[in-house]
Amino acid sequence: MKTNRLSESLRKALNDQMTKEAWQSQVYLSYATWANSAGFEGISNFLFRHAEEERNHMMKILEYILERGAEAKVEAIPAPGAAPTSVQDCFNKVFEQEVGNTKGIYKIVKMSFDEEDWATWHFMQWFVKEQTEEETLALNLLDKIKIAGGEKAASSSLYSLDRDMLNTPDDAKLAEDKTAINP
Ligand code: OFO
Repeated sequence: MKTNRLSESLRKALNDQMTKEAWQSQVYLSYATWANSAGFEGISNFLFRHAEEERNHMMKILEYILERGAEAKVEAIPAPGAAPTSVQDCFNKVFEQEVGNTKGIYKIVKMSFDEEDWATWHFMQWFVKEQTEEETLALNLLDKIKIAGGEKAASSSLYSLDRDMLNTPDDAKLAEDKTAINP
């Protein structure tokens, strides 16, 4: 009996996304390393935590492919790109990376919809919400960096920002979880 419940196109798309999540983890790791070397302990801590989140995303997809009886392949991960040149540049890159990742997630959602693979469609909804959270978090951080002075931020502002980042939660609160008394 054929036990595989994924089409070849969806299996490949999920496998590629799994590799992309692993790559994202490496990119966060490289940014965290840059931040740590530049003396930003809080930013580095935030980015190290995020590297772990991306690794968890990779694992979720790997587990899903296996759960559906399909073949998962662990592929080589491309090297992360150039290190950031500033805090502003670091979070610009983080935001762009997350938007790029959202596109990959949406592609799989659309494919599963078109193929009427409702199990995969349902599985991917977790990632849709996660990407909204991650984009929101990156946008909120970009706002904070802008207030701190962006590329021209004074050392004292960067110092405060870095200290805040140590306790910045890993996920942003989304609109659906907000209320009038707890916006
Ligand atoms: Fe930051 O994204 Fe994974 O999915």
